[in-house]
Amino acid sequence: MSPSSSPQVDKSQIERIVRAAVEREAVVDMHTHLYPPTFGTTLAGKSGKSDPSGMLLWGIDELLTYHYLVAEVYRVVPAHKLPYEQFWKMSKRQQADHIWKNLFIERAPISEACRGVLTTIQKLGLDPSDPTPDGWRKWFDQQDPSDYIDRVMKVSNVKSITMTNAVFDDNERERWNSNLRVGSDPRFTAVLRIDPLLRDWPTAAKKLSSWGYAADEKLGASSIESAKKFLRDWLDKMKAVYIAVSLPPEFRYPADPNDAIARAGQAVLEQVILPVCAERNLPFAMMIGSKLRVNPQLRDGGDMVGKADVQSVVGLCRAFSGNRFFCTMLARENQHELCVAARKFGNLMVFGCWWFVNNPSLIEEITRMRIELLGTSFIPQHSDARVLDQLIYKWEHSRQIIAKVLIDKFGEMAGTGRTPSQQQMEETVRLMLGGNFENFLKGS
Ligand code: FIX
Ligand code: ZN
Repeated sequence: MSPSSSPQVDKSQIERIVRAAVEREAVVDMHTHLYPPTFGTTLAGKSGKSDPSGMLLWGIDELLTYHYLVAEVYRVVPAHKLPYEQFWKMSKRQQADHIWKNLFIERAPISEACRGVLTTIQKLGLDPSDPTPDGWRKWFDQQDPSDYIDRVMKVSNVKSITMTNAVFDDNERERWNSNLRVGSDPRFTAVLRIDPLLRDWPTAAKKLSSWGYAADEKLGASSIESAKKFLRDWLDKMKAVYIAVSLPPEFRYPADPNDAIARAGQAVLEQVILPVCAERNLPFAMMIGSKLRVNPQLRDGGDMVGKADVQSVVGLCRAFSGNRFFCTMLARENQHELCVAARKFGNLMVFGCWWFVNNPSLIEEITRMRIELLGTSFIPQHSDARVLDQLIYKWEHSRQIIAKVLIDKFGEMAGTGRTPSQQQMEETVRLMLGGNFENFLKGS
């Protein structure tokens, strides 16, 4: 029976049905920076094995030293009071204590990143009103990392975690090269992330050559073949479900003819990446608008946003109508135009409220606009979690907002005299929390 033919419900039931469906629907999180314990973990917990360059970050000290909070603490204790190099010399625990003292005790922890730590602690059954993180630390030390992943996925109701596997990152690449099974944890799926290939071809070509994929700056036919083989080999190693890139606000398609690096990037896009995606029936994800290291001393916290060019995305969707594109943009100012672009191209799937627009006021604004313009054909959120436990707060906070907007929208539908059926509302939630992502991966 099609969803619209099942019995309709009255408006008072809409809230109950939507809240229950949003709570119950397990999420497929399409973009995170999370990894299974096979990638090494900075906190041993019960496993007893910690790896200082481990890629699985979890526990209260990682939560408190999230780069969002490093940036925020430097607003209240500026660098002339605590020089950056002094902060970076501190232990993780010392950094966490500094952030706890200044953002949670001496000031009200009401920013989204601060609130997120408290929501996570609360949902784990710990007491957010504890005066220090010390009791929480003891609790985390008793957790086994792999069991804890199951626990966090259960509490956050996330059924699949999509990684970001940056093949040009030495730590990441060497872990794959030393043990191909590193990515075999069924709770995680891989994504081949290739920023340097697009953003700095000359440097990338030298690295490809050193890895046995002979390529040169001129990007002749043999270099193109090498680069395609490089992508195919890593797609196979990782069993990656899509290829991704993060691009600066200055990204343009077609590229500025006077910018050799940008022109090389365009050639890589047109002659390497998109043909390989098409032959493998894989989407290409573009995350556009991050200006890297505007304050390098904040390290990962030093990136910021810039207004990007949506017409470049339009140009790609039109020129490569056989390819599928995920796209999210970092600037609030780009959201409406990107939404309208998605109305024009079925091969464009808009996703998430990324990074600096991943805040309740903007998630609500953007989700309302997307439903009004795109109906149910978009992906409202991804977590972008860098610390495993963040799945709990990022999805708790977003579920509340997605439910609130859907209740309003289904209520407005009912106001026309055509009330949504329970199945229609539940199907919409299923599409938004994972179905649209999985369907777009398959091209269905
Ligand atoms: O490029 C990206 O994947 C960004 O999401 C990250 O670099 C960024 O640091 C982040 O985690 C934002 O939430
Ligand atoms: Zn990210």
